[in-house]
Amino acid sequence: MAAANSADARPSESETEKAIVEAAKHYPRANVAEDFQYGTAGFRMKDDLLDYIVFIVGIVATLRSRKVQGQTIGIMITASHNKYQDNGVKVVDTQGEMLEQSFEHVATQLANVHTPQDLGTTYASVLKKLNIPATTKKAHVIFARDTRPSGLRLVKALKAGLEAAGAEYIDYGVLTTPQLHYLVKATNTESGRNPFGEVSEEGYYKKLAKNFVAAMEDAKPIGSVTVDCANGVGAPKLKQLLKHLPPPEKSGLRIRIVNDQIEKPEALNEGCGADFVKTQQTTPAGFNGKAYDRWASFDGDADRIIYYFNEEGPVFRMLDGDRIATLTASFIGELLQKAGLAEKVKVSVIQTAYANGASTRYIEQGLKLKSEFTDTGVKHLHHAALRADIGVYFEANGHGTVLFSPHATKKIFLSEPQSPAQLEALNILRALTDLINQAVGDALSDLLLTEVILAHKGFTVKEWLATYTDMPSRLGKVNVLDRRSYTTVPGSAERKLASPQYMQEKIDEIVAKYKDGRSFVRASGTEDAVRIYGEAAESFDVDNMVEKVMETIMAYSAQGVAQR
Ligand code: 16G
Ligand code: MG
Repeated sequence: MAAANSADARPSESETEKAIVEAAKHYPRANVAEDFQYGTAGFRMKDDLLDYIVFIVGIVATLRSRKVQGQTIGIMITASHNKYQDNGVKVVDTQGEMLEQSFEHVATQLANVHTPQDLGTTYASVLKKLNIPATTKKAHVIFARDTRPSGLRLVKALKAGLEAAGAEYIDYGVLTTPQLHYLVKATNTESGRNPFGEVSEEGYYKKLAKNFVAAMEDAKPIGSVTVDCANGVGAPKLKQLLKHLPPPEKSGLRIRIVNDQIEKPEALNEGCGADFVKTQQTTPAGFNGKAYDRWASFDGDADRIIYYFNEEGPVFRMLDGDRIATLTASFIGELLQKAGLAEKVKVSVIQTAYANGASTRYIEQGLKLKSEFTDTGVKHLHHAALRADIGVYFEANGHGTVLFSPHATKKIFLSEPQSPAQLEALNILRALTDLINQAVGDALSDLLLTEVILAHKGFTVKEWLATYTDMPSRLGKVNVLDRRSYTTVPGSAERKLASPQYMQEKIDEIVAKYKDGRSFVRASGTEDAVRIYGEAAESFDVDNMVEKVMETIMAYSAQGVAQR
């Protein structure tokens, strides 16, 4: 249930500054030497360090709302796939996208002051620099949290920050991350020409369910899908969604749920969930599937999904973000063709360097679609997808969605069908534009989308896998203290290092020795580590190659550390 506060008219700037200084006294900054940084996933760390940070994020979101004339800003408290002792906080911008970049700096700056007095002065200087209009409009913020036990405590700190900074807020309780994104976009478009959906959790389910039914018309779902919900918020929310869908007897599709124990906090992401399955390349706890049973896993806040199955053996087979992207792009491409729109509306697929090379070849040569690469992190893919007619974006790890441009949407909704087949294709496309959560990658919405496509194509998991053959690949990690010394060449989509000096040359030298070898190195944005990705024609080659690159990193970084 949503609960709103009732702030009165906004006090003067100096009163606000004073209120912030007073409130900050109750939320001292954790005494850690390292600077906090607002990164790809917002702020994320052990939950006992976070009270101050969450308090600050309340102030940042308030400033952001004021900067955009009182439009609603979202805050999500979650640490996604990380351990249950971690937590995190990130800000959602007006259209449900990630926080605007300049405000990431504001967040980092405010998170790194050390005393309440400093906070007051820094706040005042930020306020001036932001050139916030002297508007009488109040700031509006909505927020939610995942199932982590620390969430409730952190909400107290958040409210203190919001109240001190003078925002009006609504607490939406426990939600998935994409549901909060949905609500932000729905709130800000409610009275406009294109409302995104009803402004409620119920409205979210109704929108998905209605369009799922429409998209499934004339399709024949095959069997069942079992969803591992990582013992996180995805479990109760998927159960809610199921109540809005037609029963399996009617739809022909059974959705089974495992790993739904949210009352056991320590079970969250433990041996299960999308991150576990993807990184360990194995089935999750609770897996009892027979060969070729269709399985999917969500992560801890349900913004990622991957599919997989076992062949006899058992041999584990992954159907990750690349597979969902190629499946979706090919389906939308076919529909556009049938609807006679293929010449007018172009599909682009946006990937990161982690995408398997075989998926990119399939997109370009098999599907004859445009492919594009960006840096890691949802916001980069999202921005690239916004430039496409229809932008299908997925990270290999299962974050992703599809964006339909106004041009594409207009063509899809205003085209006059010339035949029953064209009408059918248009109807499916129309339903997809609303079944897909265009605010952000959403495991619940992506699950339904994938099921719709498999049903229409009549694909089993085996047939889905057979569309192309993955290159053998491997992901490695070296823990380093100096990850910031690893930078990539701008515009290279992180495929080339700019520093440390000569490191890229050394990597190129190693890679040249392996057939179809490819490897790149980048600093993690979420932990003190450097990640190494590699692929090659043979799996024994790829192991050897990635090991050699890792040794090179270790040799350099050991040196770097010893010199400190
Ligand atoms: C964050 C990003 C995710 C990215 C991951 C990379 C968002 C919402 N999340 O979780 O997209 O894949 O970081 O992690 O943008 P890394 O920098 O540690 O490799
Ligand atoms: Mg997540």
